[in-house]
Amino acid sequence: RKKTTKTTKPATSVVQTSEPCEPCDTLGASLARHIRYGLCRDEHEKEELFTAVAESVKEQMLDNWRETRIKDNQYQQKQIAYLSLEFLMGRALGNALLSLDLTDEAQKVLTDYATTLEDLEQVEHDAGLGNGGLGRLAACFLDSCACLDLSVTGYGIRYQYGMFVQKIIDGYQVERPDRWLRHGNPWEVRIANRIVTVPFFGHTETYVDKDGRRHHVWTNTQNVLAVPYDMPIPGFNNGRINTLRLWKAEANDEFDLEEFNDGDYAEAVATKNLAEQITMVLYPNDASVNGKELRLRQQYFLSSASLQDLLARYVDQYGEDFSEFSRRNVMQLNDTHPSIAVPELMRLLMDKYGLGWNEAWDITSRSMAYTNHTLLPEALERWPVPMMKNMLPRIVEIIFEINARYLELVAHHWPGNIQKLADMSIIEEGPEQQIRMAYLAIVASFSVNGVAGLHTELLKQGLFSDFYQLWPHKFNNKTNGVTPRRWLAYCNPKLSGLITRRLGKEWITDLTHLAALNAFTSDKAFVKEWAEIKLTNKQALSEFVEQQCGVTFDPQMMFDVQVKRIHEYKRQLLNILHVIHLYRRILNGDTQGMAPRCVLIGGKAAPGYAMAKQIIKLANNVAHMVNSDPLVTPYLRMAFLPNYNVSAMEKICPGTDLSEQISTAGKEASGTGNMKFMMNGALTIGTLDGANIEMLEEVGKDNFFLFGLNAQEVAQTKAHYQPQQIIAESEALTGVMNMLKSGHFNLVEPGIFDHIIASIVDPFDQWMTAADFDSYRIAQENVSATYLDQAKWQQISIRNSAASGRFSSDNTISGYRDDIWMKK
Ligand code: 4GP
Repeated sequence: RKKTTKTTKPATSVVQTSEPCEPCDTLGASLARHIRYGLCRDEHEKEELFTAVAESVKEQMLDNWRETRIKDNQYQQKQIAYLSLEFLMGRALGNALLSLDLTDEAQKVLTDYATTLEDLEQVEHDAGLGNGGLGRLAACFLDSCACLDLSVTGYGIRYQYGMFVQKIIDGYQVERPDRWLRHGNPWEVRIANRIVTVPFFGHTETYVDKDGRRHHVWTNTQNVLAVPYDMPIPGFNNGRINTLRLWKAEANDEFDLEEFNDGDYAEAVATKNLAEQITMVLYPNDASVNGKELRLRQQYFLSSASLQDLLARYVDQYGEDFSEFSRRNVMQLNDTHPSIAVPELMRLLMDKYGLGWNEAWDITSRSMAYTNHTLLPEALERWPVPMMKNMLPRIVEIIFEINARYLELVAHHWPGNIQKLADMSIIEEGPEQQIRMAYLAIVASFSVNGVAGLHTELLKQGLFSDFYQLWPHKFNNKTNGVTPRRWLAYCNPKLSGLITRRLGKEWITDLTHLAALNAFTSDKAFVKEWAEIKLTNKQALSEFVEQQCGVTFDPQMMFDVQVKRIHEYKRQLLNILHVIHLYRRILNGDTQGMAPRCVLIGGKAAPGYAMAKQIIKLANNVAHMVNSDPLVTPYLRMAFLPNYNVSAMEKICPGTDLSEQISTAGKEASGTGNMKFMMNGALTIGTLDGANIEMLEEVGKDNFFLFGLNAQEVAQTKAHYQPQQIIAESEALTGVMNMLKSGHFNLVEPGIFDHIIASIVDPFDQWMTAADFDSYRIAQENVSATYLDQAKWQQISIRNSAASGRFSSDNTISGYRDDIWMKK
């Protein structure tokens, strides 16, 4: 029925459909069709039903998705590209239904298929294309951008294997591959006409043309195809559907063919594998790097493919006159991972489109913006020059040229200061030259931001202070946030129902409305309902813990939770030491004033991070001893939750009483889990670190359990830190350390915790666990006393939720929009 016509551009052989078609079916009709014609059978597995439902929900988005694209292609709005090696999306079904206002309809429709929506949602595999905070932040940002009607495209990698699945075997972490695409991904659409080619290896040549202009060619390259897979990002009830474009690497046919013609079929297939390896697996590192060559390939692959895509979209609209480009486009670099986009944009503008250096630099440096997510030195990416020269010879030339020109500026600013030149150079000298990717990002960006107030100050005064002196105007803070759609409306339907009944539903798109909850802290009926909802959520969480860990959590006890990546700076160890302290007290019959509590710890350790893995083992062993003593369990229980991920957090945060945010001050850039817990009415025990500081500001110190050294004190204590003495002076810590050393938690595994014990007594312990122990213990006593006064606890809980409005990622994104993206 549909007529097809050729477009005006014959070269691309695109066919366009010109007649509008019928609007799509209702969800129910669409599902029936997918089951009938998609599955082609009457009986189906749960997975297949899920796929059919997801396809049907996607179908409901297609018209708006298309219209959003058309509208954005007309380029009325500035185009923002969020470049990130990680997007930790989690599940999509529940969130899509919420955004499209189809949850009730889906529930109704599914009754015909003998299942519930809740059940079906559990079938969906998490899209775990990220490690932790940085990747989940990107996912929250996409949601907020769509919600705020901003034209933002997420660019990432379609890893075939996402974040590993964590099993716990004999208390140890064991990594298993995450085969999230095993049953296909019903949300994605392969966009065959936007495939681009990314070059690797080869060498460069220069020649001078008849007008005397120098040209650079990068030749003899091995080319890999970048194939885009688009995922829809629905705005909340507003008709906008943005796009997350994930690139998959595929072998270039021509290249294969050459080998094939030489008669070496096996080689040709091997080459194909080599190409496809690029997007095979996510590197499971959080706040640290391991410098593997394949990782650099991923970074360049993402950067090049995304920029080619952006430039092609621009050229479609404006032709090859790039004078408007930087006014029309911003590339937000999610940490340094995609910062190789800087020389790549230069290369494309100069070598492909023929611009001169100055023009290309002007465009590049007006379009790039960089977000830093960590101060930890082990996370500062550096790539060895020889490795990069071999893989990306043209890119290295450009980086050296950028550096030479920028160092002139440094020399002007600090005349005669050779040391400054060395300190600030993008190239670090040494036995092997290295490229400092953070410096490259700062030099080329018009905006550099940290992710919480303290973090940004520490960047300006510490890590990047030279750059701050040179370009103070580039630096700004954007405190993180989380999306209230997923992290309250969706994951906590009971609480959000109550809030909506009292405040109306505006809070879902303007979280500051939650402040009105403060009016209800003395409304008895409200407080009662608030408490009942928490109890129901705790029941659900306890079922989950039972099923995942085989440990029974009693919902009447306090649920004390620390879930996040396992890292020494996050100090899960401090939490475990406190559990041991409580355990000792109980064994000694000292339960006075102790609120019974269930401690939950969850998180993944980077596979190569030995100490983090030992901490997991310790948590499991301590849990085992605690839970197996019937004298102890009325007061204390503990579980380590395997495979903590986005969908686990959706069950955990609604049922948490106490949120543990106990990093060594100055080390946690922001934290975002802290905000999810706060929104859901948990109370926080925390240090003056990251966004905790701003949370405390919002809620007031009477509603927050603060302890520990602040960042300045941590820095000052460093030089004369004497943990042995601190331990000796603390009866409680001495007791804990003695128990640990006695082997009580590793009776049949001698010596396994020696490293951990040594780290606590080490004067060079950067994380200063011993220094904060007593202060933490006392704060925990205050937590206990408060919990025993339930009326007070519930009031504080309401106040926390009420004060969480500022931590909506809508607020954060409004800041990016106003101060960075739209400003220039
Ligand atoms: C994390 C930070 O550790 C965390 O504090 C912050 O909230 C989050 O980024 C988002 O900004 N960093 C990483 C990383 O995940 O890989 O560096």
